[in-house]
Amino acid sequence: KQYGCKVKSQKADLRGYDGTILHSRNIMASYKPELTTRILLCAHWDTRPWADNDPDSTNWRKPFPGANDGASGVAVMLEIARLLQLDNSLNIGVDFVCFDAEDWGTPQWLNQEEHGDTWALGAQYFAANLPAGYEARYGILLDMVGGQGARFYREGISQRFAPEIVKKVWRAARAAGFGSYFPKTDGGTITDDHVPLNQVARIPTIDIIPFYPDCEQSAFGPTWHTMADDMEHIDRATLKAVGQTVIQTLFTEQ
Ligand code: AHN
Ligand code: ZN
Repeated sequence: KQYGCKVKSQKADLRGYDGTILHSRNIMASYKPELTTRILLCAHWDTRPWADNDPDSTNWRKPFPGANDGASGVAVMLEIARLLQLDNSLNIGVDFVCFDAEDWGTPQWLNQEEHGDTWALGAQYFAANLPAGYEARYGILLDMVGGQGARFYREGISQRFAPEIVKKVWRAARAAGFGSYFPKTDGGTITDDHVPLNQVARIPTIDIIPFYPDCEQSAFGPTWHTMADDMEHIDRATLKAVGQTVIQTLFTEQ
């Protein structure tokens, strides 16, 4: 609101893997809501309540800060919103969508198969209950975009549903001088908020998500779902690489 966006919230009571009712809220902030050509930027804003990938199992049921897993994507969106208002020359609409209840997926200490599709609950709800008449040219999901040593490989669902958008964004990264963060190589195939956007809302959406091919702790990086996902492990250069790449993409449009 402070950056001149029109803000709407979408509340829903969603059912977690164990039946817990999650009082959830997706938030959509719109830059130039009057324009019909629109791009969707999104990230989850909840943080997982359990550090169930921590090397110390006594931490598994504890919450963690979520500086990267949760806050980083929102931080990049806030900064882009600030810059769009400051400049005001972009003549396409942008919707910043914050998804709730992304990270309530079945904890690792339970058998995964018994619990089905328990991630991205807020995005599932959004995709099935789009604002009336909502259309976007495409979407870009930002997930864990502030980690040290992060590299954003091409993600499998993005490649399947939105290969042209992957090309466009990876080209923009190169043009902005951040090509080294975006290798033209395939990484993982990830269950994330972009899945319902592609499959249910039919908005071609890519996921900018790190892949660490050589990391023991997790292919999402050494701090993923651990107590160490805190500000000390955030690299502002990673945030900048992603933010400038998205801005380059927006300003290259039409
Ligand atoms: C799975 O682990 C199945 N998906 C990762 C989605 C996620 C969790 N993104 C951030 N935290
Ligand atoms: Zn997570």
